[in-house]
Amino acid sequence: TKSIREALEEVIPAKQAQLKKLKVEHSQAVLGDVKVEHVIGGMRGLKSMLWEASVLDPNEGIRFHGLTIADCQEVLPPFPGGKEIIAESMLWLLLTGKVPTEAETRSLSQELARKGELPDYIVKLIDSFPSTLHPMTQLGMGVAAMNQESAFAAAYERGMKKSEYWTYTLEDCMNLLARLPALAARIYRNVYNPGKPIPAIDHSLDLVGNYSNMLGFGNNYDLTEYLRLYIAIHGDHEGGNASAHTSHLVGSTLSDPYLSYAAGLFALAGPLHGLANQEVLRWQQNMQKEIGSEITHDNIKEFLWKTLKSGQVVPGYGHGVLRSPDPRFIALQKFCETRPELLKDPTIQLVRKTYDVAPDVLKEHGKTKNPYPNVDAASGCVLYHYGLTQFKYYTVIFGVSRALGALTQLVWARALGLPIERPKSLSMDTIEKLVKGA
Ligand code: NMX
Ligand code: MLT
Repeated sequence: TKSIREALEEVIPAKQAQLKKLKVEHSQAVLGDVKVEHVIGGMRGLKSMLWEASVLDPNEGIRFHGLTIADCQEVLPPFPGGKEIIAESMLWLLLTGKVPTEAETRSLSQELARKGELPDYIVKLIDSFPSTLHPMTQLGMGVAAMNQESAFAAAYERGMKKSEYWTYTLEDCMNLLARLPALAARIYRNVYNPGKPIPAIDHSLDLVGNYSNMLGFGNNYDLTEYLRLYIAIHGDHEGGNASAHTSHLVGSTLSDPYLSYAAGLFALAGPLHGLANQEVLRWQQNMQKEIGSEITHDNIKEFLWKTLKSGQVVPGYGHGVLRSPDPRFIALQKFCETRPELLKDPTIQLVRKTYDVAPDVLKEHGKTKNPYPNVDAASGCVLYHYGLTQFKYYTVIFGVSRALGALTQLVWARALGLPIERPKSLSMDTIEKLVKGA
């Protein structure tokens, strides 16, 4: 059975040749105009990054190397006996562009399980944090501190050839991915269940099976399957989203994968990005408190207007690229539809009823370019149903997942020799001068 490193070795030369050809033959070809709106509008829509693993279409949503979520559910090997996509098969697809075999998937699970223990100094560091420190801050600090062991940083210090960069980057990325569940589970245990024993890594399980086990939910098969799906489909969302882009930017300085991904995690921790899944639950609970058990479409509409009129955003709605309901939202809804007990849950019902009315309210409000739900509108309610109710933790699960895409990019950025990112900035005076001269 091929290892993921061997699979990558096979595909890298063709991609290197493709990039070389683009550079030689098309460096000066125009892909679009840079307008003032791009410079002052968060670069929305500006085509300015190379990213291989996934592409986001405004209407259709995400495709991973050309495959939709439904395609992935069809072709990517699940855990034996399970149905959902697992992190390993998604990682294999993102990194190599190929669908792994059953045997390749299992051997990747074993590799990650072998590498999954936390070093003692990380355990001590995490245990020293006050339980009031936000779980995302703890996660980012834990990831950054692991750079003490970076194979890339050590090889750079010794002096290595550029052609070797990707191999050490891959080594760091695999170690980091393998350890994320133990790190994230320890944070959960310390904050919410102090003193509770954490089970050892089970070498017969996949990465997320172990994560669920270490969180204390190993005997809840449905939650484990939900976490598998959740972590697979949050894995990558092309390159421009704030966490992936941050991680790529920091990595472009040849900062090692631990520091690069820690930076990405701190971007994920913002309420307009990954923290929105925590905010959705908080917002919904406020709504439930206010409208009581009579959850009607009219009551929800009234609460939506109250949120908007107070100048706040409706969390879980809107998107920088998408202009239709997020297919990740739809996939998580479908998970609920196969389990009648979930459809009876009041929090899940609230998500579904909000979806019935929120797009029209947001259209009438007239500001957001996308009045439809994004993934965060749906991701927390199922966790809540299964007893993972501590919603300040939800973005950590997103953070375990986004490593799949962000670390894939770091490996490819090194294999392709992408340069340090350094866009040109302009002052308002300069923009005015340029506009007048135009
Ligand atoms: N509720 C109220 N107003 C909104 C919303 C919303 N859900 N979405 C956008 N707007 C407003 C936005 O604040 C802006 O107002 P202003 O002109 O006063 O600055 C206006 O509509 C235009 O914004 P857009 O161009 O539609 O959105 P943009 O691309 O700038 O931002 C988000 C995208 C996702 C940041 C934005 O839609 C938002 O704040 N949504 C709520 C938070 C959220 O769910 N974030 C999670 C995104 C997914 N993720 O996991 O990262
Ligand atoms: C993501 O998954 O990163 C979010 O949907 C935000 C984005 O794509 O900009």
